[in-house]
Amino acid sequence: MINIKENEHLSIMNHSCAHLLAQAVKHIYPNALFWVGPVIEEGFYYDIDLGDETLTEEALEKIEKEMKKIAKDGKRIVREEISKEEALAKFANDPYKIDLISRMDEEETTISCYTQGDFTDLCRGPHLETVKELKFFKLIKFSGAYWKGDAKNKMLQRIYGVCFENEEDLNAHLAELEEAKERDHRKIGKEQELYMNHELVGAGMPLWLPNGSIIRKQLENYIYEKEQKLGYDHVYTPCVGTVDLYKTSGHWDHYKENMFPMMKVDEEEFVLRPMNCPHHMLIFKNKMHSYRDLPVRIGEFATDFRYEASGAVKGLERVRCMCQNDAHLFVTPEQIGEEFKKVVSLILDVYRDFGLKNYKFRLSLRDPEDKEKYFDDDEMWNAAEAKLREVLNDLGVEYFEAIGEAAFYGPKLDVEVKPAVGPEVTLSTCQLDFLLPRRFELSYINSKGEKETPVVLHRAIFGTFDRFTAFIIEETKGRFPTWLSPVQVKVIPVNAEFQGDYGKEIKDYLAENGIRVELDDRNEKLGYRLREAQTQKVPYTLILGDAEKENNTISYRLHGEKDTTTLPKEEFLKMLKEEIDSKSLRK
Ligand code: TSB
Ligand code: ZN
Repeated sequence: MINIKENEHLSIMNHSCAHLLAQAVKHIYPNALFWVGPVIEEGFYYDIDLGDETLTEEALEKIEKEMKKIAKDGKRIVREEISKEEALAKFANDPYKIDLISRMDEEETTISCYTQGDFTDLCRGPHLETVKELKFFKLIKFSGAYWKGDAKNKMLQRIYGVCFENEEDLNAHLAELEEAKERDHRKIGKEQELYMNHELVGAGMPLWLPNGSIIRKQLENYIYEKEQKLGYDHVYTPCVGTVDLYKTSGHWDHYKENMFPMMKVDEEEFVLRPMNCPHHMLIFKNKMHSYRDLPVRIGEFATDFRYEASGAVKGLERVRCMCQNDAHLFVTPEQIGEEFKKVVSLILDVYRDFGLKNYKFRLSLRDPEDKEKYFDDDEMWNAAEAKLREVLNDLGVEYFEAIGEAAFYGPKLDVEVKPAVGPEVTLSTCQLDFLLPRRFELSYINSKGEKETPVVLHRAIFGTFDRFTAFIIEETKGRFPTWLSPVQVKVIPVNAEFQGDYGKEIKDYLAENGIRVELDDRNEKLGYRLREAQTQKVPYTLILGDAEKENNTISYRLHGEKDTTTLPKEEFLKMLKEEIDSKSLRK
C-alpha cells in the first residue's frame, strides 16, 4: 500500500483534502468545531466536535457530495500570516483553536491561516493552489476519538479519507483496503468462531472459543517442543505478585501506568502482573548456581495483564490480558553472543516453519550522547551492542538500527510486522538486561570461585499467543495449514440416506487416528454443503457417493480446488498424517 505520508505531493494533496472535508462539514453542520486534521500513512483524518450530532454512513455520503461540489467550484487556497494576538482574536469563539494557538511557541510570532472560499483554518501548510485539483478522493470511515487521546476528555468524531492524483491509484488503494478488511483477524475470528469478546468480561479480554483454542494448543505444543530441545525449563507461576515484588524489579516506579491498580487482600498488596521477569528471577535465586550450570533458561506460557488504552485495544492483537511465550535466559557476560544467536536462530526457524516473510528486524541501541537515559556501564553496553551486531551479521539477517530506542537496562532486538489494518506491531522480542539481576541480587560462582552477577536475556518468540495468532490469521487469510486447522477434514456423504453410514464410518476411522474431522450429513443439497466447507476453509473435503462406498475408498477435494482425487482410506490417512506431522504449509 502506498504510504501517503512519505510522498511529498500526495501529503500536500491529502492535507488540502482534509481542509476540504472540514469546509464541507461546516456547510452541513454550521456549529462544527475542528481540532486537528493530520496526514497519516493511509491518507488523512480530521477530528471534529459536532456537538450532540453523531455521524452515520448517510451523513458521510452527504459530506463527500458536498466536498465534490466545493472542489468543482474551484476556489483558490490563500495563505495569510497573522500575529498570535490576531489569531487569538480571529478564533476567539473556538476553544480548540485557542488551545492550539496558546500552546504555540513564544518565538512563533506569526501564524499562518489558509482560506478557501468561505472557510478559513489555522494551518502551517503547505497546500495546493486551488481546491480544483482535488478530484479523486474518498471518505473511508468515521470513529470516535477522545480529544487529545485522553479518555477523560470529550469524544470527538474522527473522519478518515484519502486522496490521489488519478482514478486508477484511488481505485487500487480502495481495492487494497477492501482486501485488508477481508483478512482482518477480527472478521475472520468471528466467521470461523476463533474467539469472542463480551462486555461482562471486559474490553481487551478475549475469550478463546473451541476453534481458536485448538490453534493455540497447537502453537503451545509446537513451541514447547522446540524449547525443550533447546534446554529450556518450563515453569508455572501465579499471575499476581505483591507490590513489593514490583518495587524490587523497578516496574512499580517505571511501568505503573501500564499496570492494573493494586488490590488489597488481608494485609498483602497485590497487582496483576504485567511481566513475568520478577517471578523468574526468584526461581533462579532459589538455588545456588555455578558458571557450569549457565545458561539457565526459564520458560513459561505466562498470563499477564496490562492497562492498554481502551482506544488501542484491538481483537487478539492488542489485549489487556495476554499470554506470553516467555523465557528468561541467565548467562555469563561471555555467553551473551552465543545465547543471543540461539534466540535469533529460533526466531528464524519458527518464521520459516510458518512461511512468514513480511517482517523486519529492528535492533534498538542506546544513544551514546544521552547517557542519562541508560544504565551506566559503558563497557557492558559497547561490548553487548557490538556482539549483537556481530551475531546478526554472522547469520546474514537483514536489520535496521534504531539509535536511542534501547531500554534503560539494555539493547534489544524486535521483530516488526504490519497487520492488515493499523500500524506496525512487535511480534518477537529479545532484550538484554544488565540491571534486573542486580536488583534481585542474583549471582553465580564463576570459574575462579568468585560471586558474579549474571546477565539476563528476556525473550518471547511468538511475543504473545494472542498477537501471534492474530498475525497468523491475517497472513493465511484464515486458510490455516492443515496441522493448525481447527477442522482438518469435512466428510460429506452425497446423500445421507444412502451413504450416511459410510460417512460415519470414515469419520470415526479418521477421528480414531487423531484427525480433527466433522461429518456433514445434513439433509441439504450437496452444493450447499460443499460451499459451506469452502467458506469454513476446511483443508480437505471428502465427498462420498456410491462408488466410494462400494470400493471402500474416499474422494477428496482440496480447499479452493475443483478436482477430486480418489484413494483407499488408508492411503488418504497416511498422506494426511505426513502432511500434519511435517507441518506442511498450504499451497
Ligand atoms: C519478553 N519481560 C519481557 C519478556 O521477558 C516483556 O514483557 N517484553 S514485552 O513487553 O516486549 O512483551 C513481550 C511481547 O508481548 C511483545 O513483543 C509483544 O509481541 C507482546 N505484547 C505486548 N503487549 C501486548 C498486548 N497488549 N497484546 C498482545 N500482545 C502484546
Ligand atoms: Zn522479561
